[in-house]
Amino acid sequence: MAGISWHYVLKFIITGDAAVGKSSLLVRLTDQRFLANPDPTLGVEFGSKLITIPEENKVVKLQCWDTAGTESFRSITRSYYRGAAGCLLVYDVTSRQSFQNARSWLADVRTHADPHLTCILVGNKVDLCADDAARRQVPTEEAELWAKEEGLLFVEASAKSGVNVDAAFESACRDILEKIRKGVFDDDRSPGVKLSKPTNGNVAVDGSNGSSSTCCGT
Ligand SMILES: Nc1nc2c(ncn2[C@@H]2O[C@H](COP(=O)(O)OP(=O)(O)O)[C@@H](O)[C@H]2O)c(=O)[nH]1
Ligand SMILES: [Mg+2]
Repeated sequence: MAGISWHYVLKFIITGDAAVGKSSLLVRLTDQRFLANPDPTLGVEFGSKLITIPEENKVVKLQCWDTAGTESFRSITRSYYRGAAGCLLVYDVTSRQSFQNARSWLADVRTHADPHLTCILVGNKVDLCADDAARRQVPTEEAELWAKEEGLLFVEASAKSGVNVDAAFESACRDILEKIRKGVFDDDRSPGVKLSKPTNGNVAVDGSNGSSSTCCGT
């Protein structure tokens, strides 16, 4: 099979309360599908995908670790923050509790991750509000304001409908590439950012299909 080429490998983590849809967002990204009854994540799962960022003229291999949101796995989760260039901090727009808890997930990220990490706040499950506006417990403006205060990117998405899922990852990648360009991330000396080795032209070559998802926690 023909090799797949990329310029950077960027490590991402997905964090947030249990059941907000972290695993579903990853499955949507890598497999373009939605599971109505996924198994709860035990420990950490992994998915990878190639993303093209046309403005930067770059292909990025995104390596994404999906973490368990339950308290018993929190210490395992923390060790995965180290070395991440990007983070999806997920809450459920129909659960105020999950939005409130995003503060403590962010505090964890700030404590354990690279200070230059790009974090995007993702309000998931917007499809539920389209059917019934009364189900929304977190107004868009409130989340947007908090994200701005904390210096986070922000998007509302749905793993079920697929809306804004690719966009969330792309927008975080774009931000990281911009940081690399400005020298904030020092290419592959920064954790979570690996520059491809010039093996074929000036980009790396991989034999994989660029869209895999394996489970190492169940
Ligand atoms: N309606 C709706 N349900 C979702 C969405 N994302 C996830 N779910 C459901 O929410 C539950 C928890 O999802 P899961 O991905 O396991 O959450 P995690 O614990 O954060 O990984 C499952 O029943 C999913 O089918 C979404 O965007 N819309
Ligand atoms: Mg999960």
